[in-house]
Amino acid sequence: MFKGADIDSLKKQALQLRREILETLEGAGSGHPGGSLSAVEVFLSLYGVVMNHRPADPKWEGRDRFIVSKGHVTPVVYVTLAHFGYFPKEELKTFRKFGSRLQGHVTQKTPGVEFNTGSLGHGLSYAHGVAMAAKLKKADFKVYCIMGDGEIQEGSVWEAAMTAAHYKLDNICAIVDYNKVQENGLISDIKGLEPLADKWKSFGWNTLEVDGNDFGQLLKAFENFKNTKYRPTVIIANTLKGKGVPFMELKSAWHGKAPNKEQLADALKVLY
Ligand SMILES: Cc1ncc(C[n+]2csc(CCOP(=O)(O)OP(=O)(O)O)c2C)c(N)n1
Ligand SMILES: [Mg+2]
Repeated sequence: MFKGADIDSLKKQALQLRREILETLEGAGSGHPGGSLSAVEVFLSLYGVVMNHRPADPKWEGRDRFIVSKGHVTPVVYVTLAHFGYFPKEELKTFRKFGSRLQGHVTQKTPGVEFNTGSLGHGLSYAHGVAMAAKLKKADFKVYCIMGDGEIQEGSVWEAAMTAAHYKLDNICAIVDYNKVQENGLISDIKGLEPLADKWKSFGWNTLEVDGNDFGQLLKAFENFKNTKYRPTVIIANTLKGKGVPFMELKSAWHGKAPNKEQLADALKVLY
């Protein structure tokens, strides 16, 4: 396990980030709660424990890169970056406003964001290019890339998966936020992914399955990635879309809808 990782503190921070995600969404009146709430533990594990990064120097050459391929989950991206000091928390109030650095989908205008995404299915291709560049330059930073479960229905993801394995890119770690829900319903009803682990394994990836809302399991998986040679790693993170707000959980209606003031108050009462 990562030395010094304080799980109790991470859990407290997760609760705080979930609160800030909901407040930020309410302030904007639009945005994506479901896939933001499912991914809080992944984001906190990466920025809080796993990654080498310097919030005061976001372009530091030695930083680990985190590519947010599911680029609609800006609420979790921005509250996390603000939490770690990339920009003032006050700026979260400008989310999705005209002229703000914090737009609805991630862009490099935001300090700490590596790559513009929003059109799903591109992040892994970019990420494995960065990983290959690192190998060519003999740089030892790592590349992380989070994708949605609906997103990996895109064929381009599997092209990148094939290439990363062919080039033995053991410096890339993909994370699938397997929250079971895409935009309009359940993955299993629309286009099922199972047997998902077998698919990744057959593409040559070191394939790890964890409860993606459990810090202990996530951190172990990230450690496994760091110790794996000659193969890329994928962490299939079993999560819950809308995690933490029972009335949002597993509901595609909360994929891309902000809570209003009343719903925010209700959500904060039941948040766990
Ligand atoms: C190429 C492309 N097609 C469609 C969309 C519209 N869209 C945005 S989010 C989304 C659903 C994604 O589902 P999933 O990957 O499961 O995301 P999560 O559950 O993590 O929010 C869709 C279809 C898009 N952004 N890009
Ligand atoms: Mg999903």
